[in-house]
Amino acid sequence: MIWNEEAECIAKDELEQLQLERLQEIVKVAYENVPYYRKKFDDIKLKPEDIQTLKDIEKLPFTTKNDLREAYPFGMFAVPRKDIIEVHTSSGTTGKPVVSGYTQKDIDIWSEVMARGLTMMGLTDEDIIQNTHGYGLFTGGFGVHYGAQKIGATVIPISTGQTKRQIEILCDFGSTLMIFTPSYGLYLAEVANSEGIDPKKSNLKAVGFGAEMWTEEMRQEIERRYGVPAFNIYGLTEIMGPGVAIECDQKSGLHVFEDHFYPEIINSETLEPVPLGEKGELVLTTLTREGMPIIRFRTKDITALKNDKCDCGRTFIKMERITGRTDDMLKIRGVSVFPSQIEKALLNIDGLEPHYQIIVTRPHLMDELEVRVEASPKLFSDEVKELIGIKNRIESYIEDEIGLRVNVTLVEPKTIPRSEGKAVRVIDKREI
Ligand code: DLL
Repeated sequence: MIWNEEAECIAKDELEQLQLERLQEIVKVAYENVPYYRKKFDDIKLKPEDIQTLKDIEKLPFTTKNDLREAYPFGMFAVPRKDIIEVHTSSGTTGKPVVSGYTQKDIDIWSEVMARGLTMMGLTDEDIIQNTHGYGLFTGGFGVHYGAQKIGATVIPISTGQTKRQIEILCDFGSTLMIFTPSYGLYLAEVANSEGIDPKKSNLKAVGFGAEMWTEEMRQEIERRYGVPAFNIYGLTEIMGPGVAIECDQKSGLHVFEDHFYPEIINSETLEPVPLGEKGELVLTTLTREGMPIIRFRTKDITALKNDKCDCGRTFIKMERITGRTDDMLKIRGVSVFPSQIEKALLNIDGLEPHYQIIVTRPHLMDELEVRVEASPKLFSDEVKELIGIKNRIESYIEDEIGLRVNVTLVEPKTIPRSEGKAVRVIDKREI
């Protein structure tokens, strides 16, 4: 259990003072050590000393995913590469991924915030936690792992997949907490049921889920199937990974770990801040990150902040669950996918017309992605075996691009609806 009362129950004025000191420091470090930030500041004639109050954060330039991608691989590091002890990358992004680098201090902070969040779910050193998040470049596996180890729980680093094995281990090891993406959690429960196993009869006392969008109905379904409370975990590779904000037992929003991450909500059109409580795009600044300080990162995630007093005793501000994105990024089985990546793969193959649709469904509680693309009249008149060959080629191409196997359907020329305005490329039938 990690209950850091001094930090988590800090008085508002003390928190603001701490945030200001940390912001001033991080801005100075970024300016002095990261050429990208130096240039951006110089362009608008801003000096680190201009940050005198927290409100002055609004003078600072935004950072986008694209900026970070351009710095690929190590251009955003604020310390010599040798001080970076671990790297992760964002999944399936267009072009180069974003590299996130951590010093030992950053890993310690990551462990601390994740430990605080797992404590909210009731994890103690008596518990066994089954971590189904992927271990590797994805931040999910390691983030949860570090937090659970800091608490002293027994970690089962089983990673994603091997669904039947997951269920066997849940029963045999008596896992008391399980972490998954909401869609994988539902799928696991369904497979368990089909094996004649009822997850409600397991030793679980809670589950934690995150990494993709979900609805209250989905949470209720998870809670019904597992018979335990389900807690929301939010985070993103660029800022740290999971553990930026996590839900306490009140389940009325996620506490943002404000001593390490400074949240703002902006209107994504005007880029101006919106009043407290209103929805907009979440912007995050790392306040303590050493290896890769990030200033005003535009997450593209839509949420609202609320400063209500929480009965759990923590004073950190709460954010609502994410209800959408300002861009067209899809999360398919936890992997980020942009329609433009699929388009890029399609345009690389002869015999296809540039008309396609991406259809996302969740037939057996697992995300499925179908790409419908028009074959050229010439291709369409070819033999069936040619068509099958090209279908397989497109599927492999897309898999190389996004890292996921999708189902490609070649359709007759001129059958995909044409639009007069913005083409409707994505049809998401998952109801999330
Ligand atoms: O998904 C980090 C993570 C791992 C969070 C495990 C929670 C648990 P990325 O792959 O970089 O990092 O994807 C970040 O995923 O901008 C959101 O759009 C979405 N996302 C993450 N958590 C949630 C959540 C990890 N709880 C992107 N609810 C973010 C809704 C989420 N969307």
